[in-house]
Amino acid sequence: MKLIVAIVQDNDSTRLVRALVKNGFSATKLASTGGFLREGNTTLLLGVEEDKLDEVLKLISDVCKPREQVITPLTPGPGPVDAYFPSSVRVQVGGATVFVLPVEKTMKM
Ligand code: 2BA
Repeated sequence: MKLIVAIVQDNDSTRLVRALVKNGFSATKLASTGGFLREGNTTLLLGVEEDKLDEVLKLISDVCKPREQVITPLTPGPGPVDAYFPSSVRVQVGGATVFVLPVEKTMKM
């Protein structure tokens, strides 16, 4: 068995969970926050048999689409040390960041 940890955009999470459940997979949905943008995203935990791994990865890539986001971090400007000005930066977020981990044992008690 493998544990898939998939970090997806909130926009995609409902459709993805629906598609997973419809195809017979169990998923746990956690509310999470990206360290860079500090915005909400969704982390899914999925325990899957190895022969189903590719099917789940395909579902994730079919549903989760990359999007561009414009962020406005405060950048230090010239002048006094505490003078900052906003400057827009475009970042591409997602489709999904996926980690696949081996599972030593699984128990339900
Ligand atoms: P965030 O950390 O909020 O990152 C959102 C997007 O900002 C990233 O999209 C990436 O395009 C950009 N980004 C992140 N760190 C950056 C940096 N130091 N400099 C410039 N741009 C940066 P994704 O790569 O698609 O990541 C989406 C979310 O997936 C991340 O949200 C984070 O929550 C998670 N994630 C990504 N890589 C991870 C990793 N190696 N470990 C744990 N979580 C990760």
